[in-house]
Amino acid sequence: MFEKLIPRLLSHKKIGVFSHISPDGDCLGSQVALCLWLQANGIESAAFNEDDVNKNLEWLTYFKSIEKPGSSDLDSFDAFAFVDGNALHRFGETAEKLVTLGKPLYMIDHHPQPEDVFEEFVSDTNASSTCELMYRLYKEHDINQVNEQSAKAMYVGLVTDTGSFQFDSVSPETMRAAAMLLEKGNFSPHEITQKVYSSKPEKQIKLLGMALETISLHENQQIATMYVTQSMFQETGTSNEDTEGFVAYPLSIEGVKACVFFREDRAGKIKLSLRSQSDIDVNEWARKLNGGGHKKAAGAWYQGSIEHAITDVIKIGQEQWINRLI
Ligand SMILES: [Mn+2]
Repeated sequence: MFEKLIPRLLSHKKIGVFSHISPDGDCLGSQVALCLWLQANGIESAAFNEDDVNKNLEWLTYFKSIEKPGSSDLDSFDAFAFVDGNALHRFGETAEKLVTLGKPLYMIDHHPQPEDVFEEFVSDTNASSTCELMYRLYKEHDINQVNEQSAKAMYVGLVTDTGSFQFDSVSPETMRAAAMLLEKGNFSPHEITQKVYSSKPEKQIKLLGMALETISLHENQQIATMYVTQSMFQETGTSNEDTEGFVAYPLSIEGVKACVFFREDRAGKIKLSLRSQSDIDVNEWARKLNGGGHKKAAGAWYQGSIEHAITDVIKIGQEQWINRLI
């Protein structure tokens, strides 16, 4: 799978590695793991992200510091690699401008429909996570290069992108990757999940309480919606990042086939997270709203009020579900 990409990566002296905006466990884990792999093979690297890293994942930056790309001399790099996203705009403004430098761009990712700007890439939509692909990179090159830090970093992506190994995307290969990382990294699963999931500030749980109150069911109780408004953020002293994981709650209601979580990032600008646990393809649904993602998890944006967003988004989905809902 990596037979073409590995020699390309190894042909450079210095590579800039980007993870996507609003970073999550999978993109940061794979970014750190890729930088450590490059380091193990004598290649200099820098890790870039436009946004801040959430508190619960900050410990990953002790393995490899993550910088804002704006302050770096990007011309000094021989090439750039992008992880856990397949379109440059997913990596922010600086990344989008990189094409003008004329350096090779590489990509490792598991989302569908990659953009046509990458010189070489590994794109596998069957992989549970980009970290699972990163494990294959190590496996195909030299498994002994996995150390405690890269093992922990990759394990974070496996856990977070699979809802703690619950999603449909989990395969025997995912479990083999996890087992190998546990062996090589000499850590316990609990140690990682404790850091990632049990370090929530109280205000975040207060916000969750408010969000749960907004859950409503549509289309014969098969579609659930939930939202968070700017005033809820203000009242609880929270911000966008504090809603991570919220979308799992409406989806956990009995009989619900898909759900949409609406987050008012600023007045009139709403971020949508769509999730499915049925044959409803939320990637298709999100694409009608100028977004995209996977069949079971996707994102999009909406301009307008929350009330309008809910009505419109349900209406847009209806054509698609016609034969799939009872
Ligand atoms: Mn991912």
